[in-house]
Amino acid sequence: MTSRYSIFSLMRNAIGYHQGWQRAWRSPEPKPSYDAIIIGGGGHGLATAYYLAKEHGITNVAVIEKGWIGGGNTGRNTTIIRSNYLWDESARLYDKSLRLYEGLSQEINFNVMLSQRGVLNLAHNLHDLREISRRVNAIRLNGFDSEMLTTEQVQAMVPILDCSKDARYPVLGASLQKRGGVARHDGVAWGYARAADGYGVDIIQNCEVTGIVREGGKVTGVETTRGLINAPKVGIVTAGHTSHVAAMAGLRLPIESYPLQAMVSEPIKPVLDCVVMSGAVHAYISQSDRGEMVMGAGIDHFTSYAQRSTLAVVEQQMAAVIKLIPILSRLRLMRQWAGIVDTCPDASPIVSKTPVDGLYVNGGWGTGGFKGTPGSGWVFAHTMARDEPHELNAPFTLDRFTTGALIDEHGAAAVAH
Ligand code: FAD
Ligand code: PYC
Repeated sequence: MTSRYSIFSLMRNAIGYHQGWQRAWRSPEPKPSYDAIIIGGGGHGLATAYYLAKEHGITNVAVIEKGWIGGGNTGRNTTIIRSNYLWDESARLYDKSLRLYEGLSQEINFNVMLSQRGVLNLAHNLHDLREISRRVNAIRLNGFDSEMLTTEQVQAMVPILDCSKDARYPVLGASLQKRGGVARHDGVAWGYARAADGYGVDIIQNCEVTGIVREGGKVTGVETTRGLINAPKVGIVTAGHTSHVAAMAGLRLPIESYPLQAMVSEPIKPVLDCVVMSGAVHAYISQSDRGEMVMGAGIDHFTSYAQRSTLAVVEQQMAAVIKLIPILSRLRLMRQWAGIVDTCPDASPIVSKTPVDGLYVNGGWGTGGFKGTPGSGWVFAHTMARDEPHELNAPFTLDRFTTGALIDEHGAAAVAH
């Protein structure tokens, strides 16, 4: 342990307003040029920078963020992690991500508070039951964990859930992924930021990309609010604004952007020790370490870039959630917020080269990209470093929108599409 981290230093800082406290990452001035630029300092962008450095030895990298890192969807999501997707392509990509999550705190030496408390997807009707059990079988065929629970097993796991026969949303069963759970969202961004910074990656905040510079069909850099920055490789990782930024290079993407809202209650003693999701009700509920009930809704009904919450969604959402878990009617809501999510027609992401040489895009993760953060960064770093997709993201390139090989994950995306 260095003197900077000695017990005396910790005690001094505890009473000394953090004087002399080492910053977790630097705040450098942008250099005139880099080997690679990542636009967007969310979890996916930071993870990409980290894996570019760690796995591919590309360390002369800048992450350019218009606000503050993790201030986009990374810091706004309800932190649910799982890999229970239907199609082989998705199951492999999301499970790669889950496996990276399982070793992440150790790997980056930052506690991302992964809690594999189990994720339940409830079935309220026969259609749900068929869809969920089909998905459980598909996931098991891929060798990943997933199981069906009866109503009685669900009730035993979640005593506060209304599983009575005359419930507004009867519970006919559920799928359970025991390795699923939650992680601390901003911890994931901060951990990747510190680890990437440790390799020499420049994290540049309060710097908006306003243009993508090209010469002869090849990318050469980006215009920013802090001037021109050159690079032969540029990755767009700007969830919520992917199509807006891609348009700066003349690209039109098959993406629609919607607000997605969530909310938390006042804190209470522990009453829920797993994650409960209901696709039919468009609700997902977990309890945070502070005791707040974390609850999310389906996407807003209209496309919009207005990142704000609405009374209509609270009313609709609480009406549904209270039917599932009646005791929650006694709680006060404390906070409500929104993020903008980019959705693709098949509810699967795009992690791809583009028709512009040296320009890559990683977006369209919709309502479900937090769980994908490590895997996304890992395959996107490969794609940028080698100028070709890894086999895990080869099915998720832009090609699928012309070949028709779509990967329809509306059932697994569940809550929001
Ligand atoms: P972001 O964190 O949004 O990062 C993109 C960054 O790009 C932003 O910081 C933005 O400021 C920056 N940027 C944009 N334009 C520019 C520009 N021109 N120049 C520079 N920077 C720019 N997923 C799950 O798996 N589980 C969940 O439980 C879950 N719940 C959700 C709940 C809500 C309410 C929301 C909104 C989303 C939820 N998601 C969930 C989805 C998940 O949050 C996202 O898919 C994921 O966080 C996307 O990460 P990212 O790093 O790509 O995006
Ligand atoms: O993808 O698990 C998910 C999710 C939960 C809430 C929003 N997205």
